Amino acid sequence: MSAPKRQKTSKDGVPYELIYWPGIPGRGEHVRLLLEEAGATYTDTAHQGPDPVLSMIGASNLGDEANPPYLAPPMLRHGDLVISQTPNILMYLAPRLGLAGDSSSEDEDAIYRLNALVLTALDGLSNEVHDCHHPIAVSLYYEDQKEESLRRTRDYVANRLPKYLGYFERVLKGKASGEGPWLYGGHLTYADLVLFHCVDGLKFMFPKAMKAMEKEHKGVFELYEAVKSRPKIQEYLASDRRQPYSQGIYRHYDELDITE
Ligand SMILES: N[C@@H](CCC(=O)N[C@@H](CS)C(=O)NCC(=O)O)C(=O)O
Repeated sequence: MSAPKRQKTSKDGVPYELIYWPGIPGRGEHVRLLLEEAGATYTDTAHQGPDPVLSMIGASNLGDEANPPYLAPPMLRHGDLVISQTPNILMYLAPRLGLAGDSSSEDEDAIYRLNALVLTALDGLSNEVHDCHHPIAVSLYYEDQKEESLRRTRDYVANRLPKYLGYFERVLKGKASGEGPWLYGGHLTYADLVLFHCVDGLKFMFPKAMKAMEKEHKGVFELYEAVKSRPKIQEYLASDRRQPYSQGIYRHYDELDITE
């Protein structure tokens, strides 16, 4: 039996809905930054408490005819499409929002290059960062794994953080980055927005270590400032649409704020 045919409906003018936890920027922030920079119309369940997320990831949710169920937020609803996994959502949004490179350059492969940069940033500057305060188990409290957290953080700050920031510094020096402070093709792209949030979170979590990184990674910090000073991003960061840092990926514990 062949698979049921799915009707393709136009999504022109259909608003985006971000489905994400309240109270932390979290991975949802990467999605928000694209929508904000592009001035897109969107709603964000962070302003409605945890219930919208809970109902999407709960055991009784089986998805619908077209969409399989979801394990974890963020999720993006756009018309009849509902997708999860941060880099997947970003890859869907970026070309639609004009954040996937110079559209006049006919660089059809740009999205794959950008996705590689994004996945790399999320690997080392987001996913691994979570392991600094949860090195043993996500289901345990930080307080139950403090000793291991310090060991893990020492290694992260000494080895992994400079490795990843050094990689992005190298990307910025490469020919493919083009003119200006951006990672790829001389234009602001969604990869720059992703790196911006990673650096912002890391500055909150490890202010001392990040200060010490500035000298050797000038390009990365210039990119950070360039994104931060974009008018729409500035307005967003000052608005109540921005969620505060607290118990998410980027957490500040004084005892983990080490320089080596
Ligand atoms: N690889 C997924 C990870 C999703 C994820 O871990 N989401 C967090 C919030 S940022 C969550 O609520 N996880 C619940 C869980 O893992 O049980 C992505 O990039 O979206």
